[in-house]
Amino acid sequence: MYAQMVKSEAANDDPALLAAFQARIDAGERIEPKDWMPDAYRKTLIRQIGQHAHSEIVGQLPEGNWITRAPTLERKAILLAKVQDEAGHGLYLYCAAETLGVTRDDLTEQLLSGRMKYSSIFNYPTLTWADIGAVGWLVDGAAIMNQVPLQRTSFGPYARAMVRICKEESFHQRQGYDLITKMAQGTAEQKAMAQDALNRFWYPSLMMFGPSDKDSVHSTQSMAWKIKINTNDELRQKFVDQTVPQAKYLGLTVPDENLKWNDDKDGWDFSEPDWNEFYDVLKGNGPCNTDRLEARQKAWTDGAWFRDGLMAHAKKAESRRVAAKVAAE
Ligand code: FAQ
Repeated sequence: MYAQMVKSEAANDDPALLAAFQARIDAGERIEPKDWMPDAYRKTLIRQIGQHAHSEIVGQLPEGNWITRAPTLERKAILLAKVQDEAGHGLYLYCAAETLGVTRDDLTEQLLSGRMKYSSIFNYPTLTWADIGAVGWLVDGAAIMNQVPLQRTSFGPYARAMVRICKEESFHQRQGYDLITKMAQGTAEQKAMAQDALNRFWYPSLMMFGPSDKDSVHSTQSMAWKIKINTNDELRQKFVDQTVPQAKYLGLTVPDENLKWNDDKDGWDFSEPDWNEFYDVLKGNGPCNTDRLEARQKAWTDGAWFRDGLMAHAKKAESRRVAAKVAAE
């Protein structure tokens, strides 16, 4: 073990090994779990995939809040399916992270102790039914914009997990747009609810892409390693360009006085979100941070008996397997 650690540490300083690794990335090769990789590459992936997995799991809470209050059986079934999909996404991503040598228990412990983040967006409340439309339209819309390129990320298990996740996210975005369309084309009161949801979710959705490029800590290295394919600002711009015409179609107003078409860049000029608010939410001071972590803590504590039961069952099954093997020899 000690010898392995010494070798691995030495390897991280070995210019030939590092150059060979970078050459594989530059050639578009996928890195697989058993391949050699620099410790910092492994650490960055555990951070990003872990944060992504936690976001999918915590992201169930704002929508789960509306399952019992969905206005029709059809909407309830759709929402239930969507929330279950998010659980599945979290599980694929925890599995992808585990291939890097971290355990799911460890990742969960880091989430619950506040050492690991989840997406800022899930610290905002879903106050009305129209918010469920806004989450699908804007939050899933932003999530897909970020995740489609991640299907080409350099780490194999992460890239493969993203393929299925993106297919499902696409359904999520469409159901959200369908819901918000019904609201925007409904009564004056329903349209006002849709506008209110857009007003509250617009800037938090823009924040999902992370700080502006000049303030992004990890982008340069993550892009060199092709963990990230686009910068935060590139994706934010694409999201605005995609979403503004959709809002116009709905007869809704994007809450930004500076929104203006720019021929030169062939895209919309728009206002930056309030980055002080973003960092404040990251520090734990968003409207729902405490509730979200309490809900996750409760789920973890309440599930202890089930995890213990599974482990006991697995141990028994293993003893039986070993005993049968010995008896057969
Ligand atoms: N929230 O240097 P950068 C979804 C942190 S999935 C919280 O630019 P990076 C599906 C960042 O971690 C949504 N923290 O960082 C769904 C870093 O702090 P650290 C999640 C954020 O990693 C829909 C610091 O700021 N998607 O929604 C955020 O290069 C509906 C500096 O930032 C993913 O995780 C933020 N928004 O770029 C589920 C996609 N932004 O770690 C349910 C994968 C930044 O040093 C319902 N992740 N930070 O302490 C990524 O693409 C990247 O990690 C970024 C951030 C783009 C999020």
